[in-house]
Amino acid sequence: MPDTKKLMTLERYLHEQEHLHPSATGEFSALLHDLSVAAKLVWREVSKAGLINIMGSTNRRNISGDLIKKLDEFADETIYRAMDYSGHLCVMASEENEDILHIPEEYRSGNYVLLYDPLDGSSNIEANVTIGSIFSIYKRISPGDKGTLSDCLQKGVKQVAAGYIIYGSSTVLIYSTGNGVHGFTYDPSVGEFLLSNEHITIPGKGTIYSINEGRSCYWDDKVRHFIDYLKSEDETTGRPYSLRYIGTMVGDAHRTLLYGGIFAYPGDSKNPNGKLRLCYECNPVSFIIEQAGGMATDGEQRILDIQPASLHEHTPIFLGGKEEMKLLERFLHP
Ligand code: FDP
Repeated sequence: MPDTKKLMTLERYLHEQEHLHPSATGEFSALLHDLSVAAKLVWREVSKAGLINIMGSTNRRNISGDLIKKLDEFADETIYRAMDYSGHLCVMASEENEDILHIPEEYRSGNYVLLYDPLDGSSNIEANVTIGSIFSIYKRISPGDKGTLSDCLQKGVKQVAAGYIIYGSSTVLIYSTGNGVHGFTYDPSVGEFLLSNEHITIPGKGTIYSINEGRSCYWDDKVRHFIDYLKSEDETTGRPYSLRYIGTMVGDAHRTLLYGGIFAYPGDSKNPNGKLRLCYECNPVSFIIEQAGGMATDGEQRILDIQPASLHEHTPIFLGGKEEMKLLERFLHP
């Protein structure tokens, strides 16, 4: 008999999951399928960066002041256009746009809300380093036809699905609908995402810490002492830890998901709320990390419990396996 795991396309997996839940309407499967189509289109352009005129900047800045790259813009428009027609979404919001994105008048409005970061880590594009697209899906809370800002400003704990696509040495789609974390690797020769990791769990204890150590002059003492502890030698507790930092949040979080350890972008004296966006980066990635058995906090509270006040707000974040997160807690709250 052939190994059926090898024949498990994303489409088939979603279909089989749907059948396990008789109340499922199929709307999720449709949304995730449309996202996978967008991912293939973005992958196509990302893998040609350098060959066609898609590298470089548009000379415009997004709401956070970052220079918008041509690929950022391409990914942003591609995801919007792949998702706008289905009748399942009532509103979207993207990290590249200041305001919420309405569904075009000609299409029906639905029960779900999509938030996305079209291309995370875009400062890594020119160097051919891993980048990714991140998404969050919520159920709408507003009455009426069109979705509103309140639909987009829900706590991360309300996410009904979240995930990301990583364009790395291979292209991988990771998602969770609250029933574990599953990974699919894109096979360009057949144009399908194939199941590669079912029920991913984060190791309870790892050997890697991941943080922009170049900013250590701005850290507070508690964070500094914690990192110093991880770097100091002690065989019985498996120290020193190794440092890995890609500078693409979704790439660093993905490695942490698979290898364990801890990733952090703390607040510091220059940026008290850190750099990463609550709605577009921290919530979806924290949902995945928790679903895999890990933890994610801002140092004080669970990321998923933070009530967003605005679409583009930043939050400090620490995420990782249980052991490192408990250790962190001892340093932050002695
Ligand atoms: P980028 O600016 O390249 O888009 O949130 C954006 C982000 O990348 C994250 O993906 C990444 O983790 C972080 O910024 C890197 O910031 P530093 O350069 O300050 O480390």
